[in-house]
Amino acid sequence: MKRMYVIGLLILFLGFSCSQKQVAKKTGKAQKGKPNVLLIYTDDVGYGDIATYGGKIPTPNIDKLAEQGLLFTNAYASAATCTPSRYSLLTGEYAWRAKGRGVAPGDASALIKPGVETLPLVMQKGGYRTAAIGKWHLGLGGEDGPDWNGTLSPGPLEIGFDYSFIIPATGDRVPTVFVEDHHVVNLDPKDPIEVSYRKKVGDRPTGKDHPELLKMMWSHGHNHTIVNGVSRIGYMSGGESALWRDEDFAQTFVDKASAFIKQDSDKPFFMYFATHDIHVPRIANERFQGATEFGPRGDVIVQLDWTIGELVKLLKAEGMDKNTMIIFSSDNGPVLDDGYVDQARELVGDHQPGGELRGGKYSAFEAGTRVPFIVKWPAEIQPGTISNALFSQVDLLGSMAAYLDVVYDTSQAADTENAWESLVGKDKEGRYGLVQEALFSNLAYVRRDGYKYIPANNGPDMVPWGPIIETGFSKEDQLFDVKIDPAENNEVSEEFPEVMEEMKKELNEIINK
Ligand code: NG6
Ligand code: CA
Repeated sequence: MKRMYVIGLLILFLGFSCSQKQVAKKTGKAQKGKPNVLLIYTDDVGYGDIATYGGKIPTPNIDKLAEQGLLFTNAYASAATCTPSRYSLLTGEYAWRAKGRGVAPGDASALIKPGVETLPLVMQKGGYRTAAIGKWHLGLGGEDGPDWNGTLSPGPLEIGFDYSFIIPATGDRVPTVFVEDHHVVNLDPKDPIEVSYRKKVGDRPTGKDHPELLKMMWSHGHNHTIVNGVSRIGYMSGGESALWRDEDFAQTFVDKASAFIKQDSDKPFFMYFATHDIHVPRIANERFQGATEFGPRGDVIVQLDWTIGELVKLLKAEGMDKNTMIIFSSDNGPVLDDGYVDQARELVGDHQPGGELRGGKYSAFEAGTRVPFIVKWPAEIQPGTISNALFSQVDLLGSMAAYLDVVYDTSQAADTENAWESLVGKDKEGRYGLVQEALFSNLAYVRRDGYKYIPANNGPDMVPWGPIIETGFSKEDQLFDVKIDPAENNEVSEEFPEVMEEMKKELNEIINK
């Protein structure tokens, strides 16, 4: 009897000390070492565009992130275009699971509905203050679309961001105005904005009718309303006092980031800092124009590098550099002519925007989605590390949730996994496999053993407008081994039919999950 009593006490004690330990561990993790997280999401920066990945254009500040942190060689955006990549990154769900998440027009309504699980919500639940700065391109407003002259909601603030300062869509789409939280910045109510993607509105000249007014000529599309000497996709009238100057994007976003980071707060910050660079139109600030021999595309890469330098300087000045995790990546692969005559193709020289990879933006080949990915976090990550782990941007949500002990809705964020150990360089293998979305929602599937399967589809061989990029599509199923053949020159389905069958089955399981 006495023995039983002692054993009972012992169990009680062990149970108690164990649960105490767990609680202590959780709080320790949540309060002491919690880093700020600065996610720098660039636009159309290819695998080979950064000097540390072999690029010829100087990017010393970005290179330094890699020297002081972890550089990935097998990290992927979820799609070869912007909107679906961003959707997947922010929601933890592959964008192709539902229709309507392709490249969004500038007057799209909000694609991420309030109530849906998101990365910024996870960060908020983990005790962070959160901000979205830069390019949005995920729609604004309810079913009727954005109310440019009223309250723009839902938007970033309804899905987990405490603050937002954004370009609503892209630099090449109207309306050409900044939106801060719920409102267009500097809008004069007496000069309301009207936007149409179907018919001309107002009397601003268009690039089609008045090419003589342009400082940069269009090459395909992009010939509607002219603003700041550049014609855009879509028509817009009004909003004169709110119009942006493309030359000011980089400085404006750095200033807004700085103001948010400097805010007095006990909380760490999470910032989704989405640059406009290096998307078209490539109009760098005057001080970067002519910075390289590569024309405007080179200039905006130099400007992008300047931006990263400014952010790093800011963190240092605030004493935050040691315990800030900086993640640097891109939303999709590179493109030269994406609709403006900026000589990107003529001046590219021996710079290879996609490195040794085949294809580019829009493509199912590797250059479409395999992107630069660098993580710097001096408090935890060994400097100068290279990781070959397979990593997908869709895993940021699951990884952060796991690190912060935050519970999230796994039925919604169905594709995200906990890849924390990869993110900090401890897991050298990474994800088992990941799905890439190319043009027209066609999919490809790549595994960490290097095999890549592109299902047969009826799409065209080349992107069917100006960019001159191979889509990677074929009427036959294709299999590559991108570990030994990253340039996808050798189609190996005949040599490894059993691998292709296996991958077909696995991809179908993911699709039907
Ligand atoms: C394409 C545009 C291209 C770019 C792209 C979206 C034309 C002819 N081309 O439709 O210029 O805006 O959409 O790029 O209009 S993304 O990086 O935002 O996905
Ligand atoms: Ca993009």
